[in-house]
Amino acid sequence: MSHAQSSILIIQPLMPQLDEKLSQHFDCHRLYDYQDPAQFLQQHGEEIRGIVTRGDVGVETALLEQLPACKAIAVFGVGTDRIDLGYTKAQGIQVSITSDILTDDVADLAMTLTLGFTRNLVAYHQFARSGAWENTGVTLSSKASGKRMGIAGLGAIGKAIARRAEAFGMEVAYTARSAKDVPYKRCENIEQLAAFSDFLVLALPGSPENLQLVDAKVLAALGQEGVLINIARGTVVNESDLIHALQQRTIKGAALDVFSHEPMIHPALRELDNVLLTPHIASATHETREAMSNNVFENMLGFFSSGKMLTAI
Ligand code: 8YV
Repeated sequence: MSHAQSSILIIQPLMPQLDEKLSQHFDCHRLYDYQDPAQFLQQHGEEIRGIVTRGDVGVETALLEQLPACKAIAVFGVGTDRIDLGYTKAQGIQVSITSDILTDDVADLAMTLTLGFTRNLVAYHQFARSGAWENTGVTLSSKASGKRMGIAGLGAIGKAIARRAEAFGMEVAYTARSAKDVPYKRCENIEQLAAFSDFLVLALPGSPENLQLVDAKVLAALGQEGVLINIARGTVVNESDLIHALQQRTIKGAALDVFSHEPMIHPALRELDNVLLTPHIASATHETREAMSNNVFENMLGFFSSGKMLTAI
């Protein structure tokens, strides 16, 4: 089946195999390739019927306003914090996400960061690799099993993290907008959750109500022995409050996969020795990214052949 007359706009570079598959079926325009995107939009905006974007990139409403025939947005990811869903709903634009596909990977990374931080994995690796062990004894790290994990946001990802934490003998508590049918203690707000936690894991969407939810007050409640783990969005944390708490050691540390201004990481964060940093790779495994690519492609195919995206939200 060919949909060569179906114009789609790709906002940011995609995985080559996804880009190739899309090119075989659709008339693809890559916004990032145009020297003058405004001119392209003026001349061809009305032809665009679908968009492909990434969860961490989204699409600006001002751009959507220039694409009156666009009725489908396929998101490579699950985050919709950079799409105005009120606007898309009002305009009858379907939005699909790669639901459930990346849940395990993200939960795995939350545990990897937790264990990696508390067991000093990176420092030990450097120590062993450098040969320093030949001259110096090893320092001690901190135990992870049996500690308390507070999970902010108990959606699919939060629950997958909780199951893993349980397997490590951790006591789990959570916050969520509504009570869940789970055997974990529910805290009323994030400050209470932070006070409970040895590890405070952020697994909530980067929606406006969660903007800078983790601030100086929450970090003070987390306390000197507490560690912040963020696999959600950088916007959920007040980054300057976090840097201050890390510098003053009013919390023990932070393990972060997401940041306020990606791909830039605040220089102060990069200098601290009580952080473990990864470059937003929670879903970046071959297996998951391939499944995410298939999902995006199938959603576009579904839209152009039957008018329905498969995993529309
Ligand atoms: C991806 C994400 O890394 O799902 C999301 O919203 O942020 C991540 O899984 C991203 O969308 C791909 O760049």
